[in-house]
Amino acid sequence: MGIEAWYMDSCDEDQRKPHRLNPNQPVSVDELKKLGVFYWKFLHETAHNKLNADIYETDPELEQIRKEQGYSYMDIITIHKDTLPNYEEKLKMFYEEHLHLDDEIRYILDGRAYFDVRDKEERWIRIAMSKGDLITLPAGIYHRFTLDESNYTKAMRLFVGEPVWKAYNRPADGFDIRQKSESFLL
Ligand code: KMT
Ligand code: NI
Repeated sequence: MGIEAWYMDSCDEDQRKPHRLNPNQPVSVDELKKLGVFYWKFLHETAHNKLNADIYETDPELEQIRKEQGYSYMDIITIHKDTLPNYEEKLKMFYEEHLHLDDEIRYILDGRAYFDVRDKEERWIRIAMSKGDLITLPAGIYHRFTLDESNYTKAMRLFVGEPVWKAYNRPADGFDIRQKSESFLL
C-alpha cells in the first residue's frame, strides 16, 4: 500500500471524477514531501505503531502523534448532503483554490476525498485520501478539496492550538508565509 497521487488533466467537467492524465502521471511521496506535504497511509499496515481509524477515539498511536506534533485541537466533520449544513455551498468553497496561514491537518476516518495541491510549476496534483490516511498541507500552499464520486467522507480536523479556519482565496501572495514557502520551494 502507499500513496496515490497524480497530475490532473485540465478538463472542467465534474470535480468529483479522478481527472487523471492519459497515460497516468503518478506523484510519489518524495515529490509531495518536497512540497511540504506529508501523507501517511496506515490502515492496512500489519506492523504495530500504526494508526487505526476504527478506534480513533481511543487509539494510542493517534494520541502519540497529537502529543508529538502539538495537535491539541480536534473535531470531526462529516461531509455528506444529509449531515453538513449548507452542503453545496461549503463544497463549492472547499473547491476554491485557497491557502491558510497554518497547516491543514486532516485524518480520514471514513469514506474518501481528494486534496489537490499546486506543485512548483503550478500544476495541480490530486491526492486520493481514504479511511486511515492522514495528511498535512503546509501553511501557505495553494490547495482545494473535493469529495469523490462516493459523495461522503468523515474527517478529523487537527490543529495546533486554537483553530483558525480562515481561507484566503487565490490570489493571496502578499503573506509572509508565501514568500517563505516560495523560497522553500526553490
Ligand atoms: C479546507 O480548508 O480545504 C478544508 O477544510 C477541506 C474540508 S475538511 C475535510
Ligand atoms: Ni484548506
